[in-house]
Amino acid sequence: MNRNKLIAFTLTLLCNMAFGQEAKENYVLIHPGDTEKDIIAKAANVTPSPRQLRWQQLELTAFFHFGINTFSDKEWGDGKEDPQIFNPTALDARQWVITAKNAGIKQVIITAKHHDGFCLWPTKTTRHSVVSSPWKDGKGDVVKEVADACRAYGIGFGVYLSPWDRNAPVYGTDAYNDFFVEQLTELLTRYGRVDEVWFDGANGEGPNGKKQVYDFERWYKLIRELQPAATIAIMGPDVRWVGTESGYGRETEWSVVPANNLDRHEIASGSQRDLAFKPEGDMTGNDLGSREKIVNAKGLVWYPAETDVSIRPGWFYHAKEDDKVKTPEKLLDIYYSSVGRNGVLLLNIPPDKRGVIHENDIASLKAWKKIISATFAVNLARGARLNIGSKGKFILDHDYDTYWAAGKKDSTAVIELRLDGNKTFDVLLLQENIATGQRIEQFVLEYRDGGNWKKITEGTTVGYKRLIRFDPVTARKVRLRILSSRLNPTLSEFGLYKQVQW
Ligand code: FUL
Repeated sequence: MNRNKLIAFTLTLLCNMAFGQEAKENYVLIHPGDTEKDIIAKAANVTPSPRQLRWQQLELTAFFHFGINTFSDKEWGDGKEDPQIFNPTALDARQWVITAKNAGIKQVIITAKHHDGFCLWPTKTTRHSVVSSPWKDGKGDVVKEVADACRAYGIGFGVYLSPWDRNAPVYGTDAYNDFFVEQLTELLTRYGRVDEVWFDGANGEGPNGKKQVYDFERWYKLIRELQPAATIAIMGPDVRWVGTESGYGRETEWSVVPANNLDRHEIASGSQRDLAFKPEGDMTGNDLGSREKIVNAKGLVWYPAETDVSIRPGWFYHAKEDDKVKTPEKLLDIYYSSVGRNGVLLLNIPPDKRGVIHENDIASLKAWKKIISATFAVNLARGARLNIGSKGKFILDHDYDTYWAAGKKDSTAVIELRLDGNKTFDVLLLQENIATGQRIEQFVLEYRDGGNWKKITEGTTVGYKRLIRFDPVTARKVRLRILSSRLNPTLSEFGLYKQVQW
């Protein structure tokens, strides 16, 4: 730090202390004397860490579930599978990655090891890996092929390493934590940059009938050391499981939640395998971050939602599901209900026994991408006249980093737009500038019909992105009324679109 920077830093620190503010961080502690008002303001000042912000902006990510299950036709292997069955005839990781990229996906995660313990890379920790398979005479490395393809096509790369291992003889003993650290170290040091590490909540019995006490803290420390930019997801501190595996997030999705939600045991007990919202249970409830939820918290943390779902009924490829691939319409509904509800979509696309993405999955993805691109090609609010001052132009400039903010003391706002002629639209897009926190709690969109304002749609949270579909409306004048906000509201983007039917 040079001298000027040091002075500026000290001044900022002193100012913050003098005005009783806390520095912008991705967590904040609640003190016993804090009033409800203090707590709400604190919540609105919690901001994502740089790695969380990068991750959120990806919007679309993919899982590749591939491994011994692909060949045994199972969803969960028991760890006793013969590595000889792992024999893809035409494995092409570049095809996986280009398929994902063409669908608008910005980062992929490979199941380096699933619960069966079979490793897709030549690990030194066990022979239960590609080394003992006939594929490439035991000289192949699936993780490397995926990592190289990601680098070649310029998209993010992540690893799924199942803590539950039904093959490792040391599972259920202290030695397993060392074994796991060795596996993690290999994955985090051999393949260049890793952008996401995904730990699932399953914790069953190993081959000796024992359960493992996972040493999470050690794993997190290692990841931060070796891959500081990587987000640690699900059983980790950076990214939260949305609470279902259906692809549908909450209508009201706060990225700031009580810090007690970070309790890993709670996450584990509301396990990944639950398909529906549970009325009880922190991670699966339908309200995690409302005022009611945060006022009694001990701390608040930026812990955003990842919405994982498979393009097929199963996570792994099964030929019998070839005609059960989700349709483009279903994927579109999932898009609006995940990315459009302040989440990141993690869509599983499982490669088949050949080692390529099946043609049916590709066809669905292509059509899905086409609909999204065509729908969002033209913002019909572009060129509108606005009543919110010169910075208002930033909400129509297609640049997330530039934004409008209401006056410092305002918790409501009315944004009126006089469109560039009569327009017909049926989708609303809103984006808050989450780099300054998540603030908006309630809004309504209206249009001018003759002399009256009429409601088109309404909503609660916005966050990074909110998309709402409604019956087509034709109008020249529309207005967004922000009815409630935890601090003065901000908007990075405002959009009106007309859906393109498939
Ligand atoms: C779950 C696992 O048990 C499934 O097999 C799959 O990997 C899913 C993403 O997470 O907990």
